[in-house]
Amino acid sequence: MTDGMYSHQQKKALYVSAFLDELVRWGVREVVVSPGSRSTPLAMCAYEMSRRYPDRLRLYVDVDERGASFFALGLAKSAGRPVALVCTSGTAVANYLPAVVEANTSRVPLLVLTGDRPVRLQDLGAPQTCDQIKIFGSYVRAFRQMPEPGARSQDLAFARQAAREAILAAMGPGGKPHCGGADHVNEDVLLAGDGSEISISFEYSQDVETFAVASRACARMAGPVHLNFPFDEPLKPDFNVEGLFAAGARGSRGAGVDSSDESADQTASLALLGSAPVLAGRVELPWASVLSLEALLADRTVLVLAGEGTCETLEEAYFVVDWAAERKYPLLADPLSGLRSVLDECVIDNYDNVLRASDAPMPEVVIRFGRYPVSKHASLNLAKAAQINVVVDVEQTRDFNSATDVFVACTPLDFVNHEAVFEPGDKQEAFYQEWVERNDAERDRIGAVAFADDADGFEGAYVSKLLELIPEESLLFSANSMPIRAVDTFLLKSDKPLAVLCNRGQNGIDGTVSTALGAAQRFKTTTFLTGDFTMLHDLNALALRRELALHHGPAAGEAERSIVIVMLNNNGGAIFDMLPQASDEDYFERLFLVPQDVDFEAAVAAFGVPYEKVSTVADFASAYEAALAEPGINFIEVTVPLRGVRERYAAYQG
Ligand SMILES: Cc1ncc(C[n+]2csc(CCOP(=O)(O)OP(=O)(O)O)c2C)c(N)n1
Ligand SMILES: [Mg+2]
Repeated sequence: MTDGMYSHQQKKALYVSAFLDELVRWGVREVVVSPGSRSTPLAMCAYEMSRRYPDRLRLYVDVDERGASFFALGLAKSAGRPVALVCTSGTAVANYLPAVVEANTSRVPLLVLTGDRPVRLQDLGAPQTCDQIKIFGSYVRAFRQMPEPGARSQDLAFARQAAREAILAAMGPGGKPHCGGADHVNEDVLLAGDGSEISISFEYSQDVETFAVASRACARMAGPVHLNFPFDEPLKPDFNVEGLFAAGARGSRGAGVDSSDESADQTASLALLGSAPVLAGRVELPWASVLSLEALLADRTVLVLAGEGTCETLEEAYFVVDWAAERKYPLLADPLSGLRSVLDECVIDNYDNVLRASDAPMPEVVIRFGRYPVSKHASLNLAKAAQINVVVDVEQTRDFNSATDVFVACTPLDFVNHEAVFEPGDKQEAFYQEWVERNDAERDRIGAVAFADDADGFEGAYVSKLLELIPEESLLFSANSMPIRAVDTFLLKSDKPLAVLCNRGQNGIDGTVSTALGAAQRFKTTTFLTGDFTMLHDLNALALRRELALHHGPAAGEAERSIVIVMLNNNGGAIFDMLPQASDEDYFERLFLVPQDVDFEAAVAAFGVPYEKVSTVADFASAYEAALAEPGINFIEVTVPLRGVRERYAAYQG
């Protein structure tokens, strides 16, 4: 078939709509668009798709590309599903870099789709034109320079194949491109060519309602992918053409594809697989390796260090806890591991304190799941003390302490699913009991914050109160710096399911408000805990208030999400007071604390966001409870001191 019968604008419509349709068929549900001209075909096709098929694609608009990319990161992080981004050419693209870097490190699938000028306008001083080819360097898992749109069958087939390749690269090896949670998994057994049985599981659900306890994709090797689309003028696609969103689909009879009975059969058989034709299997460890690993662990004291990326859902968290409980392994649970939502004796939530004691019980073997935990001190001490460090991860050790002895190449969930029989010996029992007792003693110390006389002047007391009041099955998005450390100290294990997320890949204070708002779209209620610098850095994200109300609000016929921003305002970067550069000399305030004296009440009012200011824990409790019941974004400013963080925390640390 030739495409001579189509105008340039129709070609754009067919080609880009085929590409987007394929992204959706393979699991994309959201696109975040920033306004711009060169990306018009992408933006308008995405809009048209979301208008015609609102159940298939939801479109968000954010004028700030930096914020937009972090917003998409938040959406993708909480769903484990790739989210598409669309922006125009030039510095718009460069504004995606921070979120791309974060997505790469924290393994979040993003599809970056950028508009560009055609080759004939490159390097010739054309406006808003820079070299966008591989602009994200090694921070993306794949880059593809797309050809200019065509509507021949091979063009449309290619557009769709490029979409599939992008999804596969974004989900990484072992990725489940359309996965949501483990609630709709079909187990099946296939016969391999040699007659042996292969067990596979595939998910056919497109929804992600299974309650997420942790970042969804980071146990796997998900990450960002960049596709650059050169478009010549006229840019506006012409939707008055047959086959929009259908042309070129495998098995379809839409424009651009030769029809045959075979393709109809294929459509029927693909339907058996569910809505997205991707199968992903568990990794089965070779039996001999399992046995030799068990031999290594036997007669040695073992503990497990569980960081971000240990599990994705509450169900997975229970699997991991059952496994550790059976083996009497102390399970040191980072706040981002998802495991603090399981109330089991083996979950060790106060390990940072336990490890501060000079006679802390040190293991002979440390098994690490996911990233090293928030506590640097705990990570380093354990890595140094252990005779054997075992790292369980699909692809990387992420061992900045350079202490890996054994690497097990699978997800933590696959690891705990291997079926070796194991009985803990007396030595392990005693080691475990000691950890449990010490952890309980530390819980009493930390719990004392609720009764402290000086609580109103201690940021930790507000965080502790917040954690007591936060509703179950809600999201806590924590900013970096002191907020995540406060969460690490004061989030005690309980049977209250809570999703705890943080941009921990780069520990950045940028784009955090946007990420939290993106992640919040999956939850009825979200609490965003932040410092003042972090808030200021991404203040314009509050402009999303209007956009979000379009999706979840009276206009959408849905209850609006409740998002409470709790800002601990110490008027500076308090974390630096914990670090060796802290000093009473002038340079310290000038270079590190840097008070900004922002009137947040006025700033927040500019965006129409309701605001409360509190300076006692009791007032905070009532303001927070009231805000949780309000739809939309609500803002609570908590006034806390800047200097003396270390001293204030000392009472709660061993
Ligand atoms: C993009 C970026 N710039 C700079 C930093 C370095 N940094 C780490 S924490 C911090 C201060 C954060 O202040 P705030 O959000 O008020 O939290 P606080 O330490 O006061 O609790 C800075 C500047 C960073 N992590 N990311
Ligand atoms: Mg601060």
